[in-house]
Amino acid sequence: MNLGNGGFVEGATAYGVDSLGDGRGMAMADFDRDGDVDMIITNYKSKAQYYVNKVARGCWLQIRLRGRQNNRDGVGAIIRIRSGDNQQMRIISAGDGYASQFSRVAHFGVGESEIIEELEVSWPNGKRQIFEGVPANQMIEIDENRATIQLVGGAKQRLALSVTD
Ligand SMILES: [Ca+2]
Repeated sequence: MNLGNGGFVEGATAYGVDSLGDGRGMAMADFDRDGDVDMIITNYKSKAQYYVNKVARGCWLQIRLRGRQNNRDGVGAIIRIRSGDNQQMRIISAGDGYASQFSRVAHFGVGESEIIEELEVSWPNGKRQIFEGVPANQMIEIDENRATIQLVGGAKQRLALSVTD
């Protein structure tokens, strides 16, 4: 469990995710689309285990990339967000672990921040997009060729944007 001060403490037992299974693959994603990250573990000689996150609190933002000149899923892109003193980064990757693949949707837990002050996408080819004032608690799609953010399952959202190549 992340203490938010650079430290971590063991919390598997407290959160009910300690298992004696012979785990092989593990993937994390928001499988039930409720804004928090869930987990699936596959085991060698027993059934897979699906852990639904029931303890997450606070605001969040999920970002799906859509590459055009870059690869379709934005693998290799770096997403940075800033909200007050909180800065976070995710790298979109493929092949996260043995016998598993995490979602390519970048998930950010942002605590009490209902607005992400700045969101920057650095694409593998060097192109950069910067969005300001992005509301939290939604899944958005950022298209490499568009100056708008698309709400997944919703309407387009016009936000301040700058693009550099
Ligand atoms: Ca979830």
